[in-house]
Amino acid sequence: MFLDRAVKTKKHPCFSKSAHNYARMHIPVAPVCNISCNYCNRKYDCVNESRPGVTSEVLSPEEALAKFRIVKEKMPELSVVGVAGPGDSLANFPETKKSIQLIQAESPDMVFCLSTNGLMLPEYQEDILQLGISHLTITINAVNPRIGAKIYAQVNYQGVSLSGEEGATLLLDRQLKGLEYLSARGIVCKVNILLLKGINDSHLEEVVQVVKKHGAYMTNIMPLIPVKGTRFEDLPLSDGKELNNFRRKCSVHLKQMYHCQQCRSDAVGCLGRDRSLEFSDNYIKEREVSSR
Ligand code: CLF
Ligand code: SF4
Repeated sequence: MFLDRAVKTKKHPCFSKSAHNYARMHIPVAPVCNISCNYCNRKYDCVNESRPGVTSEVLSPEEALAKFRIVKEKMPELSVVGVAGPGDSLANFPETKKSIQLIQAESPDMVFCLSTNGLMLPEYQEDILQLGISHLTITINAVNPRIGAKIYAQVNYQGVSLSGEEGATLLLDRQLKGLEYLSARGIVCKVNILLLKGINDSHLEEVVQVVKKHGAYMTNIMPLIPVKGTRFEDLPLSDGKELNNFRRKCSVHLKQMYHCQQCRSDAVGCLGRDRSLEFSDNYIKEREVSSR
C-alpha cells in the first residue's frame, strides 16, 4: 500500500514538483462549509485552498462525472482528481464520496485527493481509506487555541456552534487526530498554513513541528490575499521574499511546498497552466450554441 502511494505521489503535481507535466482536475461538488474563518467570504471559494474572489460553479456528482469524461478525453496528462470546495469537502461528504466512486468506477488509475479544514476527519477517516483516496490536504493555521480563537469565528459541530478557544480547541483536536490516523495508514498528508501577519507569523515553526509529529508529509505556507468584507481584510500583505523566508526557515523541520498556485475549486490543468475556463459549464454551452 505504501509503495502504491509513493508511485501516486510521483504523479501528483502538488506533492511532487517534478510532476509538473501531469494535470489535476478539481470537481466543485462541495458548496457547504462547517466553520467560519475570519479571512473568508462565503460568496467565493474556500480560501484555504483557493485564490480569494473566485466563484466556481457547483456540480452534482453526475455532472462531475460528465465533466471528468470531457477533460480526460482532451487531457491525457490528467492524473489527479481533487475535491477542494468551494466549501469543505467533508462538510459535503455524501456528494464528495459519490463523485469519487463514479469517477473511480471508470478510471481506477486516477489519483484521488481531498482538501479539508479537518473538522470532520475523525468521522470520515474510515471512508477516506476505503474510498482509495491517497492524498489529503488539511488546513491547520494554529496549534495553540489562543491563536486559533483569533482565526476562527465559529466552529459548527453536530448542531452546536462553538466560538473562541472552545471552537479552536475542538477543531485542532479533530485536525490532529485525523492527520495522525490517516498518515499512519499511508495517506500522504499535506498541511496548508495561511500566513496571517500579526496573528500566526511567529507561530509558523511551531505549527510545522507539531504537524510533523502527527505524520504530515509536507507543509504549504500560503500568502493571505485579503478579501473585502472579512475581519482580516486589512491584515498586512506578505511579499514573495518574506513568504519564502518563512518557508526556508520551516524547511529545517519538514519538506515545504514552494509552487502552490492557490487554484480555484474548479481548476483544471497543469499547475501554472490553468485551463478551467475552457471546461466551464458556460464555455461548453456557448460552444454548443455557436456550432449549431
Ligand atoms: Fe487540488 Fe490541493 Fe489536491 Fe492539489 S491543489 S486538492 S493538493 S489536487 Fe495544489 Fe492548487 Fe496549491 Fe492546492 S496548487 S491550491 S496545493
Ligand atoms: Fe471559508 Fe474554507 Fe474557512 Fe470554510 S474552511 S470558512 S470555506 S476559508
